[in-house]
Amino acid sequence: MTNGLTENQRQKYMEQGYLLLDNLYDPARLDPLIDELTHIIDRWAHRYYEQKRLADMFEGEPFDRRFFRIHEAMNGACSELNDAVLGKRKTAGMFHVMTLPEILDVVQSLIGPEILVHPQFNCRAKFPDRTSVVDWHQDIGFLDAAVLETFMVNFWVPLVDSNVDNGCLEVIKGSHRSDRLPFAASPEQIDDASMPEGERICCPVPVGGALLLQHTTVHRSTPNYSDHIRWSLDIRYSDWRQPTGRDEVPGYIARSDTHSDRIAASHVDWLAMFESV
Ligand SMILES: O=C(O)CCC(=O)C(=O)O
Repeated sequence: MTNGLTENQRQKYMEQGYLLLDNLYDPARLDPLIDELTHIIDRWAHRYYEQKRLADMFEGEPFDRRFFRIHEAMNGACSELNDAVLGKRKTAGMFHVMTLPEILDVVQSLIGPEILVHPQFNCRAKFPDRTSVVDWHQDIGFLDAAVLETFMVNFWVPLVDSNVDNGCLEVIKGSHRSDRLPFAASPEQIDDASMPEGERICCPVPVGGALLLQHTTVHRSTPNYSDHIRWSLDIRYSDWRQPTGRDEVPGYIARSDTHSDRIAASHVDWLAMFESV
Protein backbone atom coordinates (compact mmCIF):
# COMPACT_ATOMS: atom_id res chain seq x y z
CA MET A 1 0.00 0.00 0.00
CA THR A 2 2.96 2.41 0.22
CA ASN A 3 5.82 3.21 -1.98
CA GLY A 4 7.19 5.41 0.74
CA LEU A 5 6.07 8.67 2.23
CA THR A 6 4.63 11.52 0.25
CA GLU A 7 6.61 14.76 0.39
CA ASN A 8 3.94 16.16 2.68
CA GLN A 9 4.25 13.24 5.12
CA ARG A 10 8.04 13.44 5.01
CA GLN A 11 7.99 17.12 5.88
CA LYS A 12 5.52 16.56 8.71
CA TYR A 13 7.72 13.82 10.20
CA MET A 14 10.82 16.00 9.94
CA GLU A 15 9.07 19.02 11.48
CA GLN A 16 7.11 17.31 14.24
CA GLY A 17 9.35 14.35 15.08
CA TYR A 18 6.58 11.80 14.68
CA LEU A 19 4.08 10.63 12.10
CA LEU A 20 0.95 8.51 12.34
CA LEU A 21 0.38 6.22 9.38
CA ASP A 22 -2.91 4.34 9.01
CA ASN A 23 -3.39 1.64 6.39
CA LEU A 24 0.30 1.19 5.79
CA TYR A 25 -0.12 -2.50 4.98
CA ASP A 26 -2.75 -5.22 4.97
CA PRO A 27 -3.18 -6.42 8.60
CA ALA A 28 -2.95 -10.00 7.30
CA ARG A 29 0.75 -9.29 6.74
CA LEU A 30 1.16 -9.72 10.51
CA ASP A 31 -0.23 -13.26 10.50
CA PRO A 32 3.11 -15.11 10.30
CA LEU A 33 4.30 -13.32 13.44
CA ILE A 34 1.00 -13.66 15.30
CA ASP A 35 0.88 -17.38 14.43
CA GLU A 36 4.41 -17.76 15.71
CA LEU A 37 3.67 -15.96 19.00
CA THR A 38 0.48 -17.99 19.42
CA HIS A 39 2.50 -21.18 18.97
CA ILE A 40 5.19 -20.11 21.47
CA ILE A 41 2.59 -19.29 24.12
CA ASP A 42 0.84 -22.59 23.47
CA ARG A 43 4.13 -24.42 23.96
CA TRP A 44 4.74 -22.61 27.26
CA ALA A 45 1.19 -23.40 28.42
CA HIS A 46 1.72 -27.10 27.72
CA ARG A 47 5.07 -27.07 29.50
CA TYR A 48 3.70 -25.38 32.64
CA TYR A 49 0.67 -27.65 32.61
CA GLU A 50 2.88 -30.73 32.47
CA GLN A 51 5.03 -29.29 35.25
CA LYS A 52 1.79 -28.82 37.25
CA ARG A 53 2.46 -25.11 37.60
CA LEU A 54 -0.69 -24.36 35.61
CA ALA A 55 -4.07 -26.03 36.12
CA ASP A 56 -5.74 -24.63 32.97
CA MET A 57 -4.03 -24.02 29.62
CA PHE A 58 -6.64 -21.41 28.59
CA GLU A 59 -6.81 -22.97 25.14
CA GLY A 60 -10.03 -21.16 24.19
CA GLU A 61 -8.62 -17.70 24.88
CA PRO A 62 -7.74 -15.43 21.94
CA PHE A 63 -4.28 -14.08 21.11
CA ASP A 64 -4.89 -10.81 22.93
CA ARG A 65 -5.82 -12.53 26.22
CA ARG A 66 -4.26 -15.97 26.61
CA PHE A 67 -0.74 -15.03 27.70
CA PHE A 68 -2.13 -12.74 30.41
CA ARG A 69 -4.53 -15.41 31.68
CA ILE A 70 -1.55 -17.76 32.03
CA HIS A 71 0.48 -15.03 33.74
CA GLU A 72 -2.32 -14.35 36.23
CA ALA A 73 -2.92 -18.03 36.92
CA MET A 74 0.79 -18.40 37.67
CA ASN A 75 0.72 -15.43 40.04
CA GLY A 76 2.56 -13.08 37.74
CA ALA A 77 5.30 -15.52 36.77
CA CYS A 78 5.47 -14.53 33.08
CA SER A 79 6.90 -11.01 33.36
CA GLU A 80 10.43 -12.18 32.81
CA LEU A 81 9.46 -14.43 29.92
CA ASN A 82 7.69 -11.49 28.37
CA ASP A 83 10.61 -9.06 28.64
CA ALA A 84 13.64 -11.25 28.22
CA VAL A 85 12.50 -14.20 26.14
CA LEU A 86 9.60 -13.10 23.97
CA GLY A 87 10.76 -9.54 23.43
CA LYS A 88 14.08 -10.26 21.76
CA ARG A 89 13.42 -13.36 19.70
CA LYS A 90 15.10 -13.44 16.31
CA THR A 91 12.57 -15.48 14.45
CA ALA A 92 11.16 -15.89 10.96
CA GLY A 93 8.02 -14.01 12.00
CA MET A 94 9.96 -11.06 13.38
CA PHE A 95 12.17 -10.97 10.29
CA HIS A 96 9.08 -11.05 8.08
CA VAL A 97 7.51 -8.00 9.72
CA MET A 98 10.79 -6.09 10.05
CA THR A 99 11.36 -6.45 6.31
CA LEU A 100 7.83 -5.78 5.02
CA PRO A 101 8.30 -3.87 1.75
CA GLU A 102 5.72 -1.29 2.83
CA ILE A 103 7.82 -0.49 5.91
CA LEU A 104 11.15 -0.52 4.06
CA ASP A 105 9.71 1.80 1.40
CA VAL A 106 8.88 4.33 4.11
CA VAL A 107 12.37 4.00 5.57
CA GLN A 108 13.92 4.35 2.13
CA SER A 109 12.02 7.56 1.48
CA LEU A 110 13.67 9.00 4.60
CA ILE A 111 17.23 7.63 4.61
CA GLY A 112 17.79 6.17 1.15
CA PRO A 113 18.37 2.57 0.06
CA GLU A 114 21.20 1.52 2.44
CA ILE A 115 19.00 0.15 5.21
CA LEU A 116 20.00 -1.61 8.42
CA VAL A 117 17.44 -3.20 10.70
CA HIS A 118 18.78 -1.71 13.90
CA PRO A 119 19.80 -4.10 16.71
CA GLN A 120 17.51 -2.43 19.25
CA PHE A 121 14.02 -3.90 18.95
CA ASN A 122 11.23 -5.27 21.12
CA CYS A 123 8.15 -7.37 20.81
CA ARG A 124 5.90 -6.42 23.71
CA ALA A 125 2.90 -8.04 25.30
CA LYS A 126 1.71 -5.11 27.36
CA PHE A 127 -0.39 -6.73 30.03
CA PRO A 128 -3.69 -5.17 31.18
CA ASP A 129 -2.36 -4.81 34.71
CA ARG A 130 -2.15 -0.98 34.70
CA THR A 131 1.46 -1.14 35.86
CA SER A 132 3.11 -1.87 32.50
CA VAL A 133 4.15 1.65 31.58
CA VAL A 134 7.25 3.20 30.09
CA ASP A 135 7.83 6.72 31.36
CA TRP A 136 8.96 9.71 29.26
CA HIS A 137 12.12 8.83 27.37
CA GLN A 138 14.04 9.14 24.13
CA ASP A 139 15.16 5.99 22.34
CA ILE A 140 18.66 7.45 22.12
CA GLY A 141 18.78 7.26 25.93
CA PHE A 142 19.27 3.50 25.49
CA LEU A 143 22.13 3.97 23.01
CA ASP A 144 25.65 5.38 23.13
CA ALA A 145 25.49 9.16 23.25
CA ALA A 146 27.80 9.41 20.22
CA VAL A 147 25.04 8.14 17.97
CA LEU A 148 23.14 11.45 18.02
CA GLU A 149 24.20 12.16 14.44
CA THR A 150 22.86 8.86 13.08
CA PHE A 151 19.39 9.45 11.71
CA MET A 152 17.06 6.67 12.84
CA VAL A 153 13.56 5.86 11.70
CA ASN A 154 11.78 4.26 14.63
CA PHE A 155 8.59 2.32 13.97
CA TRP A 156 6.04 1.42 16.59
CA VAL A 157 3.80 -1.27 15.13
CA PRO A 158 0.67 -2.51 16.94
CA LEU A 159 -0.36 -6.16 16.58
CA VAL A 160 -3.81 -5.30 18.00
CA ASP A 161 -5.62 -1.96 17.61
CA SER A 162 -4.02 0.42 20.10
CA ASN A 163 -5.90 3.22 21.80
CA VAL A 164 -6.06 5.31 24.98
CA ASP A 165 -7.74 2.47 26.86
CA ASN A 166 -5.11 -0.18 26.17
CA GLY A 167 -2.09 2.07 26.50
CA CYS A 168 -1.03 3.59 23.21
CA LEU A 169 1.98 5.89 23.05
CA GLU A 170 2.05 9.62 23.74
CA VAL A 171 4.62 11.90 22.12
CA ILE A 172 5.76 15.46 22.71
CA LYS A 173 5.40 17.23 19.41
CA GLY A 174 8.64 18.86 18.27
CA SER A 175 10.72 17.27 21.05
CA HIS A 176 12.97 15.57 18.48
CA ARG A 177 14.87 18.86 18.25
CA SER A 178 16.26 18.19 21.73
CA ASP A 179 19.71 16.80 22.37
CA ARG A 180 20.08 13.55 24.25
CA LEU A 181 18.37 14.59 27.48
CA PRO A 182 19.66 13.78 30.96
CA PHE A 183 17.94 11.06 32.95
CA ALA A 184 18.36 9.89 36.52
CA ALA A 185 18.22 6.21 37.42
CA SER A 186 17.13 4.91 34.04
CA PRO A 187 16.79 6.15 30.44
CA GLU A 188 13.08 5.48 30.94
CA GLN A 189 12.82 8.60 33.07
CA ILE A 190 14.03 11.92 31.72
CA ASP A 191 14.79 14.41 34.50
CA ASP A 192 11.73 16.55 35.19
CA ALA A 193 13.76 19.71 34.80
CA SER A 194 14.86 18.65 31.31
CA MET A 195 11.45 17.74 29.94
CA PRO A 196 10.89 19.71 26.73
CA GLU A 197 7.91 21.97 26.25
CA GLY A 198 5.42 20.97 23.61
CA GLU A 199 1.99 19.61 22.98
CA ARG A 200 1.45 16.07 24.27
CA ILE A 201 -0.13 14.02 21.52
CA CYS A 202 -1.91 10.76 22.17
CA CYS A 203 -1.23 8.35 19.31
CA PRO A 204 -3.79 5.58 18.81
CA VAL A 205 -2.81 3.32 15.91
CA PRO A 206 -5.03 0.68 14.30
CA VAL A 207 -3.59 -2.64 13.15
CA GLY A 208 -2.08 -2.17 9.71
CA GLY A 209 -0.69 1.22 10.73
CA ALA A 210 2.40 2.50 12.49
CA LEU A 211 3.68 5.39 14.55
CA LEU A 212 7.02 6.76 13.33
CA LEU A 213 9.37 8.41 15.80
CA GLN A 214 12.93 9.68 15.74
CA HIS A 215 15.58 8.66 18.26
CA THR A 216 15.33 12.01 20.06
CA THR A 217 11.52 12.24 20.10
CA VAL A 218 10.31 12.24 23.71
CA HIS A 219 7.51 9.72 24.22
CA ARG A 220 5.94 7.43 26.77
CA SER A 221 3.65 4.46 27.00
CA THR A 222 0.53 4.88 29.13
CA PRO A 223 -1.16 2.22 31.32
CA ASN A 224 -3.27 -0.53 29.81
CA TYR A 225 -6.72 -0.17 31.44
CA SER A 226 -8.39 -2.58 29.05
CA ASP A 227 -9.18 -6.26 29.49
CA HIS A 228 -6.72 -7.44 26.85
CA ILE A 229 -3.03 -7.44 25.98
CA ARG A 230 -1.74 -4.58 23.82
CA TRP A 231 0.73 -6.45 21.63
CA SER A 232 3.22 -4.32 19.69
CA LEU A 233 6.65 -4.15 18.13
CA ASP A 234 9.13 -1.35 18.31
CA ILE A 235 11.70 -1.63 15.52
CA ARG A 236 14.27 0.77 14.18
CA TYR A 237 16.17 1.46 10.99
CA SER A 238 19.30 3.39 10.10
CA ASP A 239 21.87 3.62 7.32
CA TRP A 240 24.10 0.56 7.79
CA ARG A 241 27.23 2.67 7.18
CA GLN A 242 26.57 4.73 10.29
CA PRO A 243 27.11 3.79 13.96
CA THR A 244 24.12 2.23 15.69
CA GLY A 245 25.04 3.06 19.26
CA ARG A 246 24.87 -0.67 20.00
CA ASP A 247 28.18 -1.75 18.54
CA GLU A 248 28.27 -5.00 20.46
CA VAL A 249 24.98 -6.26 18.94
CA PRO A 250 24.67 -6.77 15.18
CA GLY A 251 21.76 -5.52 13.10
CA TYR A 252 21.18 -6.85 9.60
CA ILE A 253 21.06 -5.23 6.18
CA ALA A 254 17.56 -5.26 4.68
CA ARG A 255 18.25 -3.24 1.53
CA SER A 256 21.36 -2.05 -0.21
CA ASP A 257 22.07 -0.82 -3.72
CA THR A 258 25.82 -0.84 -3.15
CA HIS A 259 26.26 -4.16 -1.29
CA SER A 260 23.34 -6.34 -2.34
CA ASP A 261 25.41 -9.45 -1.53
CA ARG A 262 25.25 -8.46 2.16
CA ILE A 263 21.46 -8.31 2.43
CA ALA A 264 20.10 -10.81 4.98
CA ALA A 265 17.85 -13.26 3.13
CA SER A 266 16.11 -14.66 6.19
CA HIS A 267 16.26 -14.84 9.98
CA VAL A 268 18.85 -17.59 9.54
CA ASP A 269 21.31 -15.00 8.25
CA TRP A 270 20.36 -12.74 11.16
CA LEU A 271 20.99 -15.52 13.70
CA ALA A 272 24.28 -16.43 12.05
CA MET A 273 25.61 -12.97 12.86
CA PHE A 274 25.44 -13.81 16.53
CA GLU A 275 27.63 -16.87 16.08
CA SER A 276 30.54 -14.68 15.03
CA VAL A 277 30.10 -12.02 17.74
O1 LIG B 1 5.32 -0.12 23.47
C1 LIG B 1 5.52 0.45 24.52
O2 LIG B 1 4.75 0.34 25.47
C2 LIG B 1 6.73 1.33 24.69
C3 LIG B 1 7.44 1.54 23.41
C4 LIG B 1 8.47 2.59 23.49
O3 LIG B 1 8.55 3.35 24.38
C5 LIG B 1 9.42 2.68 22.41
O4 LIG B 1 9.22 2.10 21.35
O5 LIG B 1 10.45 3.35 22.59
